[in-house]
Amino acid sequence: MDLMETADYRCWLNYGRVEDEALCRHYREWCSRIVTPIPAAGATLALSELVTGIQQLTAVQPDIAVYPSGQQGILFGLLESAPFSAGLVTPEEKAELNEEGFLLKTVSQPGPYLLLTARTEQGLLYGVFGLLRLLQSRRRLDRLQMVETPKNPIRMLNHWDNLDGSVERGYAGNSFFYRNNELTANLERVRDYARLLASIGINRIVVNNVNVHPEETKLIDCRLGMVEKLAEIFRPYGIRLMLSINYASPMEIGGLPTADPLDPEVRQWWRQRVEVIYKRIPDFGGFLVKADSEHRPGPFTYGRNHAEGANMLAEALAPYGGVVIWRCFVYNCQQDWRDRKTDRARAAYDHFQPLDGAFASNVILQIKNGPMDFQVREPVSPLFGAMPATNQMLELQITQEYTGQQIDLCYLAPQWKEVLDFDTYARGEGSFVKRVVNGSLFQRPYGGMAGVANVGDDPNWTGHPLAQANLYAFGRLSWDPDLSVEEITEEWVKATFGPDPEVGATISRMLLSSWRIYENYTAPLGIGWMVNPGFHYGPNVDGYEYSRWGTYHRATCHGIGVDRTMASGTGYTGQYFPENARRYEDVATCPDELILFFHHLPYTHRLKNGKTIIQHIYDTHFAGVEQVKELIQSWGRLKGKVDERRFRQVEERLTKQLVAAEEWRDVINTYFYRKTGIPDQHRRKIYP
Ligand code: GCW
Repeated sequence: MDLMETADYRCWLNYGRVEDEALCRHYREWCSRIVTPIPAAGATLALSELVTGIQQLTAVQPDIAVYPSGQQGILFGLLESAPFSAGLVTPEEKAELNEEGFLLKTVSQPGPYLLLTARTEQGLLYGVFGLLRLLQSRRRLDRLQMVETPKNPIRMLNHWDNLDGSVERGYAGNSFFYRNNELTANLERVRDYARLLASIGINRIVVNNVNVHPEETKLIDCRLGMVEKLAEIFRPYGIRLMLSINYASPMEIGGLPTADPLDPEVRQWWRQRVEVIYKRIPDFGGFLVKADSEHRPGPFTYGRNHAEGANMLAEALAPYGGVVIWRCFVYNCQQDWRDRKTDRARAAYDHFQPLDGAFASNVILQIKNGPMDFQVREPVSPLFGAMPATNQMLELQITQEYTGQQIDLCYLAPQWKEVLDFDTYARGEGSFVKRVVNGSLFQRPYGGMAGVANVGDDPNWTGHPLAQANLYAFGRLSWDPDLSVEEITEEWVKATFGPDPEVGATISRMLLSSWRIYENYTAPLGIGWMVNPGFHYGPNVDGYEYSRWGTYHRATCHGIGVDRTMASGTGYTGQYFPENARRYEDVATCPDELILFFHHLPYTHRLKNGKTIIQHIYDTHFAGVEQVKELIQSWGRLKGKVDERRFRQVEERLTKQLVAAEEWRDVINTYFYRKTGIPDQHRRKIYP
């Protein structure tokens, strides 16, 4: 079967023919002619995307007319080309357009034109996808006026793919880049992927796991050819390739006795490696580094700090415009559960904040959204905004490691939006995370967003077809974090399933409620984990309680939660700026949903919603299962309205989700009933 033939493979680039005849005529009026100084269709990628999209949406193959032509159509080309120098673009519009942006507007002179222009080919391509998105959303074209520029300089996906074809925390099959330490045979699929990513504005990709094993270590050496090939595929789509590197490379592949970042020979070795890489991949983006984290090597071995470690690589990359993206996921993973002083949540801030100002200007610190590890609910990391002299970017996990592994429906856009809109108060009110990471708050040269990819070689890319929405939302939010979740969701549903209002409303409702539902039947009130160790799916309340990973809930027969206050706990709350520190420190002002993250409380403590903690746990767990049943019913009503393939794929996953939710409900409720002896007020079934 040709995958391109299936709607699930095409994701949101399903350009179904517009059925509304009046609207279709309207689109044909505007789009049946492309007036351009580019001589023939196919001359550029952007133009051929435009032609294909229009052809599929309107069932008319557009003519390509060479400028000038007074007839109605899309006036299309680079800003510097003839049509646009003639005063059609105002100085203000020009000033707004950066290298990646595009201008799309309707003009009546010198002809009824839909004008689409940009400074670069990449900008034009974004403009084409932007215009086609309007058609997919069934918007009219006669009064357009938009200048769109991405709000984040770096919009990046991190692949945790290994060369043997496995994907760490991948839930959609194997890697579609690698198999048996070679590139896969189907590089067309990689091209299709690059196209999908470009359509949502992604401009960087890290093509190997941050845990860099021996074979992957060679990607900067004898396996560079593979990287070069991938870079060729991504380049036309405006996506720069990056690699995760092994900090011990100078020893493991360079034969040096040390990887000490201050050792002149080590520095020379890296400079040479980087020079070789840029000879073959001139637009190479740089390195992503997981160092001194979960047993990975790093500068600590040599008594050096992270700034010394990162700057050594930065110095090698700087002459070529490359960057070092240095992860802040650094903590003691050999903790003793008896030790109440060490608090993993504090680790990133404690390690990095004191180094503010010490990092080179082409180093960017990549910080996970929360202080722990991609749980269903966590506070925002206090490191955001706490290093005004350092570039920071936000790391989100699109792959659903702790949020249902693409079996359970869990649409994360609402969570990400809360993170982006979180006010750090770093420079007073309005110091939102989105302004920290896009560089605007502190006028930093670099910044952006990274998402850990959720795709694999499953025919529908993400395993669960509705998990495609997470990838889409990540891209759109990294382009513009001010977009509303509702807007993004509606766009995605229409582009993926077509414009049927019932389908749209149902799927949107399912997506928008799913994160809460997942939270309801899993770990309560911000405490996190309670999953099976290792693979992280399904309930195991004490699975990590006596382990070395620093992820405890501290449940006794009296109470539960981790005291992270300054007054009596680990002092973590003190890492926030005062407004947030105060809010979290005080039980009275700490938000319910995070209360057990910050406080150890008796089960009889009353939440702001009026319920005791224990009753809240019972209620949410019973409700969560009922809500999954409602998801199943909602989806069932779409039978015959969405294609059979996707209908069945989603139905299968929802059935599994229900089993998982029931298991969670019963394990959690039983666990807390046994701990507390407090019955459910409503006497529902709990297994004593
Ligand atoms: O959440 C943990 C994952 C690891 C991952 C690590 C990290 C790539 O369980 O699989 O390693 O985070 O982010 O480095």
